[in-house]
Amino acid sequence: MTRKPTPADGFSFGLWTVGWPGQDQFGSASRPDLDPVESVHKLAELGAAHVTFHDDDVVPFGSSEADREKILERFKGALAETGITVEMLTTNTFSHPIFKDGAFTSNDRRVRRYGLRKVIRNVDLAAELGADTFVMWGGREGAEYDSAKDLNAAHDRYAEGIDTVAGYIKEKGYGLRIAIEPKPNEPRGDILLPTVGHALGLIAKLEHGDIVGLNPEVGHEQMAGLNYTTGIAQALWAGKLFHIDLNGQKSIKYDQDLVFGHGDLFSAFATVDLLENGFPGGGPTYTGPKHFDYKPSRTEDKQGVWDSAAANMASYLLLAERATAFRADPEVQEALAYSGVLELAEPTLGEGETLADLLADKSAYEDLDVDAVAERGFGFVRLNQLAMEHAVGARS
Ligand code: GLT
Ligand code: MN
Ligand code: MN
Repeated sequence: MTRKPTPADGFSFGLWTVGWPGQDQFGSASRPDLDPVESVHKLAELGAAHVTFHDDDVVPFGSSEADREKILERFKGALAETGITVEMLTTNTFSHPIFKDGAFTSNDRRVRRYGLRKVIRNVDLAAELGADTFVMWGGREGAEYDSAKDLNAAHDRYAEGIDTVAGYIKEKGYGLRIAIEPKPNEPRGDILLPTVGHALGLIAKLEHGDIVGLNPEVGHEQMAGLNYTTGIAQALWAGKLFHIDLNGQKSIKYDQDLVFGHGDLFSAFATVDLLENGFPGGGPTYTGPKHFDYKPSRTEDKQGVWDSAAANMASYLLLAERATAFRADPEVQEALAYSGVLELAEPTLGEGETLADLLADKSAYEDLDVDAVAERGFGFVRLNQLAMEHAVGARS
């Protein structure tokens, strides 16, 4: 057991998470639809601070202008009553068949123009609701067949779409930043910007890349066989970790969207340790909301939905406690020092030292006893065992 979460913990949920009725490729919904207003109330009761949503999660696709107004007024009422805020908004550019070949990168120019309009409309709503982050998950931006896309043009159009939206945000003076969410595949056979690294590469080429960063999801990196903590670490290092999607995934398979901590638990421990305690030698830290993007399994009834929402927060808080104990343990500090982990923060060249100085330093090369240096053991296994013992609560 752990303490009950409070809004100060900064937990956030996508309304599409608890609201998922359980329909999948092989079967229809296993739960009735949830009213977003009810979700806001319930999440507030559980101790969450924020919600996030796609335009269509709250206002059904195709609603009239008048209905949209009415629905949004009622939704804002729930926010005011509960104190829940909207920290992030995102656009559904994947459900309607018009987006079957993507939005910003559809081969059909009419779709690209329509997609851009849908996104811009939602940017206005994000600003109106006071969100900080605007997520772009391009789930349909991709292909099943290599012959189906001009991949050079596809990256041009992707960059054009993101830059157009970012330019609009700046022009309007909105306090929003865009966060791209990578995913390797599903629903497309191959999705563009499949990993954190690919997205960073595209951002570097944008005109308005200064307000474009990342929203990495645990399961999406793990679907590509990658280490999530390493991915968000590079995003942090690049000043681009704008948002996170926490959930659970067990190895390389379909996108499971399990509860945070219910997938690779030891990896989740490392993630929380980085988010809560930062890099061992200092550096950029993540201060944004702890956002969960999971799906209550299809086996769960309504009570199971709320139990699973609470489970995400409990997992995070438990791991945060364990990670704090890990860092505070003198034995761990000693093991970190022994392993040279803290030594890595020291620049390789001395202060004011040039490459010419290094080339002239015989002790660095000609006179170095490479065999003696090679004898050093790093003690990483002992350090990792200490981490594991802390993660399972065997040490305090
Ligand atoms: C969709 C996807 C998620 C994204 C959402 C944002 S939508 O459910 O599976 O990973 O974060 O568009
Ligand atoms: Mn996912
Ligand atoms: Mn996600």
